[in-house]
Amino acid sequence: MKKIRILKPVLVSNQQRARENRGVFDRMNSLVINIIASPGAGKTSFIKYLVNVMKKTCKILVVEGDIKGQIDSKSISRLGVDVIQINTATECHLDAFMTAQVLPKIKKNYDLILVENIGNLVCPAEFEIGEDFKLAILSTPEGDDKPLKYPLLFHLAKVIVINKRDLLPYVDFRPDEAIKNIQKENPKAVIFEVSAKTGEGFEEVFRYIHKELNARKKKSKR
Ligand SMILES: Nc1nc2c(ncn2[C@@H]2O[C@H](COP(=O)(O)OP(=O)(O)OP(=O)(O)O)[C@@H](O)[C@H]2O)c(=O)[nH]1
Ligand SMILES: [Mg+2]
Repeated sequence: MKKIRILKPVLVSNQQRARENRGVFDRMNSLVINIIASPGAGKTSFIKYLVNVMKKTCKILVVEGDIKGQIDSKSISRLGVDVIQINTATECHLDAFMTAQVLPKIKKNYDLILVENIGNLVCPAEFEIGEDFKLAILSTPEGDDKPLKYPLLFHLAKVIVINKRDLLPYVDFRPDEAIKNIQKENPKAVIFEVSAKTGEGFEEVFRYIHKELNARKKKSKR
């Protein structure tokens, strides 16, 4: 019970800080996507696939969250985009205060800021960071029941990507069942099915993100 009383004010002040971050991102006119998934679901692979294609048409910053080390940020920066690392040490999620520490390091305006959250299906969903939307990744080896077992993330994510489609012949994952389970938690979710290994399904993801980028540009002109 005591834990609940502590958590509430933490979340309230986090939300306040997230609103302030949102204001800063709005002034920069950046679309910010908070990418959340379990460890190894393919967050970095998904980001790298996006970056490789989209860096030709838009300015991208990746904010890389990890408990320790810079393995992912090093491999992303080899693609020639800017990366800022956050190491959380003991925390299993990024929160708005950690994200605020990144803001002074952002020296130019980016069209798109991709944030790779800590690999975890639970805590990252609870903490807003000032994002435009959450993008959840569910990979086929994890099983099609995960949206029902970890509902908050799948409820809150505007976009849900089913990754590792190329592994479907080898795993017990029923795409129709997964989509049904996602829609039980979140009937409005925008769902993509991709493979970050083969590139299957990415055309639709690119189209969607371009649409979101254009919507953001129009919003800033008003
Ligand atoms: N077959 C297959 N493998 C994939 C796919 N996407 C990612 N992988 C592999 O899955 C492993 C984990 O991918 P990452 O992109 O590092 O996953 P992550 O979610 O960033 O992992 P953490 O940052 O450690 O939480 C790597 O060996 C990738 O090559 C895919 O679509 N198909
Ligand atoms: Mg990663």
